[in-house]
Amino acid sequence: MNAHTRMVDAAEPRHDWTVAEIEALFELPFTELVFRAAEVHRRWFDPTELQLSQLLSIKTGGCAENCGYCSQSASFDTGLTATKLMDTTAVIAAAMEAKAGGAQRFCMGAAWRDIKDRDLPKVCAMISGVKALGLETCATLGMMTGPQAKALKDAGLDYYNHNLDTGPEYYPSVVSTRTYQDRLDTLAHVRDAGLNTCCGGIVGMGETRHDRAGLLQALATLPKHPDSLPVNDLMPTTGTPLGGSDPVDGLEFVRMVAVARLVCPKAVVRLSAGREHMSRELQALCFLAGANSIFIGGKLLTTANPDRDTDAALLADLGMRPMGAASAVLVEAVGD
Ligand code: SAM
Ligand code: DTB
Ligand code: SF4
Repeated sequence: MNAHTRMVDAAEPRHDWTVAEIEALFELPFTELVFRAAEVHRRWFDPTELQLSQLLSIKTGGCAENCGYCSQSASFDTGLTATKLMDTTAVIAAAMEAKAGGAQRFCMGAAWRDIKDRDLPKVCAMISGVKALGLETCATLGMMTGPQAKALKDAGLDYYNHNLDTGPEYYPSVVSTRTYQDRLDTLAHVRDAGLNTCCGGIVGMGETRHDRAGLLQALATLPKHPDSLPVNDLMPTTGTPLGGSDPVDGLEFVRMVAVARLVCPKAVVRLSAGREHMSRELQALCFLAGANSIFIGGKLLTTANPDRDTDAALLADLGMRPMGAASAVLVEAVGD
C-alpha cells in the first residue's frame, strides 16, 4: 500500500472504532496527528471554507436538568435571570439580523429538559419563519419523542443539536437527572425523522483523555456519524459545579479537534464554545487540524463569543471564507 492509498483509506468513514484505537490517535506526536487530520480534512472539504452558524437562546434559564457545566440549570445559583419562550416575531427579527451579519445557519436553543407538546406549535412557527428567510435552521430543545421530531422536520427544521457532552463513564459525574441512553434515544428520533444530526461535546470539565476518546468513540459508532460535530471548550460559569475547572491546555484541545476529524471524516467539525478565550493562533491551529465551522455573533446562548469584526479580521488574515461563498472574506460576503 503506498502513502496515497493509505491516506485515502484513512479518510473513509468507519463505524467500528474502539476506544483504544482512538486513544492511540491522541498519543501520536502532535505534528503527525495534525498532519493526518489536515490530509483527511482536504479529502472531503475545501480547507479554506468555514460553515457559519449563529445561536439565539429562545428560552433562557430555569432548566430542570442539573448539567454541571450549565449556567441555565435551576439547580445552581448563577445569577442568570430566567425568561419565558420568546415571541416568534422577535426570533425572526434576530434571525434576519444574523443573516445580515453573515450567518448561514440559525440555531435556536431552549433551556428545557424536553420539549412539551404545548410549546411545539410556537417553535414550529419560529422554524418556518427562519427557514423562509433562506437560512438553514437548527434547534436544541432537549429530549424529544419521534412524533415531535417529525413535527419539527415538517416545519422546516434542518438540524437538531443534542450533545453527548463527554464519554459514557464520566457522564454521570456531570449530570444525574438523565442518562447517556436518554441522549442516544433522542438522537435516534432525530435520525429517524430525517433530520441532520448536530452532536458533540465539551472538553475542560475535569475529564481524562480516556473520557474524550470515549466521547469520540460514542460519536463515531453512531449508526450515522453526526453531520455537525461541535467541540466546545467549557465556558466556566460561577455558581455551577464545574465553574472552577482547570482550563484545558490548548494543544490538548487541538488534539481533540484533530481526532474528531479523523474518526468522523465527513462531519463538519465546529470550533464551538470557548473561542472567546482562545488566541487567534490557537483557532488557526484548530482550523488546520480539521475544524471547519464556528459560531458567529457576540453571544452564544448566555456567554460571550468573539464579535463580528473580530471574526471578519481573523478570516481575512487567514484567507478563509464562508462555506460555499465565492468571496474570500466574511466581511466582503455580507457587505458593510
Ligand atoms: N437544553 C438543551 C440540551 O441540553 O440539550 C439545549 C441547550 S444546551 C445549553 C446545549 C449544549 O450546550 C449542551 O449540551 C452543552 O454541550 C453546551 N453547553 C452548555 N453550557 C456550556 C458551557 N458552559 N460551556 C460549553 N458548552 C456548554
Ligand atoms: C453546542 O454544542 N454549543 C452551543 C450549541 N451547541 C447549542 C451552546 C454553547 C453554549 C455555551 C454556554 C452558553 O452560552 O450558555
Ligand atoms: Fe438544561 Fe440544556 Fe443546560 Fe442541561 S445543558 S441544564 S438540559 S439548558
